[in-house]
Amino acid sequence: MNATCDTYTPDHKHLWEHLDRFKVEVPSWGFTNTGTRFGKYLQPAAAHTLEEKFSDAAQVHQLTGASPSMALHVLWDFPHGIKDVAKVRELSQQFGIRAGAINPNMFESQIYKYGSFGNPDATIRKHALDHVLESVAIARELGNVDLSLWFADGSNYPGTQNIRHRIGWFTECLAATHEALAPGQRMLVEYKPFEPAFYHTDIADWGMALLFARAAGPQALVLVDTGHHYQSQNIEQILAWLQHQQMLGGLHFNDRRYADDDLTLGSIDPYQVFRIFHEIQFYHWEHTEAKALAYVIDQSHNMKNKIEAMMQTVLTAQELYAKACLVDHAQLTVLQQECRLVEAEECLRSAFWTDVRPALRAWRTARGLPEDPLQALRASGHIERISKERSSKHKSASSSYA
Ligand code: PSV
Ligand code: MN
Repeated sequence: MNATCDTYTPDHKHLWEHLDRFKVEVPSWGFTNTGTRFGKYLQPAAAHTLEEKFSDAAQVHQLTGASPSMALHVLWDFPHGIKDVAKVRELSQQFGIRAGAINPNMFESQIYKYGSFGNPDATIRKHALDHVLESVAIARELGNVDLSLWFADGSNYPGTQNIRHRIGWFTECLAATHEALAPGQRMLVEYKPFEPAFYHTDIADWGMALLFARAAGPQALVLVDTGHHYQSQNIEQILAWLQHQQMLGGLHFNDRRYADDDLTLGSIDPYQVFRIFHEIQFYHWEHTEAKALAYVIDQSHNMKNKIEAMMQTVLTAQELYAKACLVDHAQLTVLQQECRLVEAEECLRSAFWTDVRPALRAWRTARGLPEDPLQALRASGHIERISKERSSKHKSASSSYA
């Protein structure tokens, strides 16, 4: 068989079907003023209220057609807990943006200084569990959306915590969380090697997340945040393993140069993002029964305008995903099987190097979207408008805007 992959013609129709399906969730925390450990540079257009966050998410979705939902963080978006569900529902309807993954917050309260689910104090573990259970209830009220769990738990100095006891406490609390899920509702367990803890983190890598998720129950899956890895780690191999184990639930997208930098997806290493999409697409081509993954952006920009950066991320994700859709899986399978190394690699590379932008522009036009959403955002004057409105509306919070 003469299997080569060097004759790519971007097949619009094939790509369009993929693009129609491709959706990526934006994070509510990506539209607010956030900062580094050293300070915040405030933006006059930043969202201060939940309504403004929904409005910003709607702006991104209106122009890209690819981000119909917004992930929510309980402490920041549900200050009154489950009582705020009605308001979220209303805003969701008003702006045409679905409420997405619900993220409990076990890292901001003073009581979590020594951990939440891993805290040696049973009262604090119970407090954390109650908050997570309320988050499950919120997620159920909003249509059994995903519960997305990330823990800052860990320790800074050797010998200061019993790592094995903490494994046991985590196991118990995660199982209790799983018990509260509605049938079919997913619970995603995220890992991170370090930060804020610098000696040990209770869920530091995909292996720990996998074991915790397995022990919790069948609806628990692993969430891979692309920024939560050591330098040069092979993320697509981790995805391959998790998919092989049917334990991959979703991804948090961002890019990194040094640590958890939360840079724009694909700004540092677009080939890696392409490989990630390829690994997922390849698996789904072989396993047509596999469930869709949760794609969520986890970025909070300080230097770039937040709406622009979010839109740039959605567009980058679409582009790199579209490139991955061009890989000829049938041919690649043959080339791999026959160990035709250069041809196999070229098969991948030629998809990566194909310019999919004309196909994306055509798809957008056909779907009634602006050909160039970033340009359309700028031309609309939307950011200038909300900058004025919001800085006068939130005067005290924005007094240092200049
Ligand atoms: C932690 O670094 C993280 O990646 C988790 O997903 C949090 O929920 C999110 O960022 C926002 O703090
Ligand atoms: Mn994350």
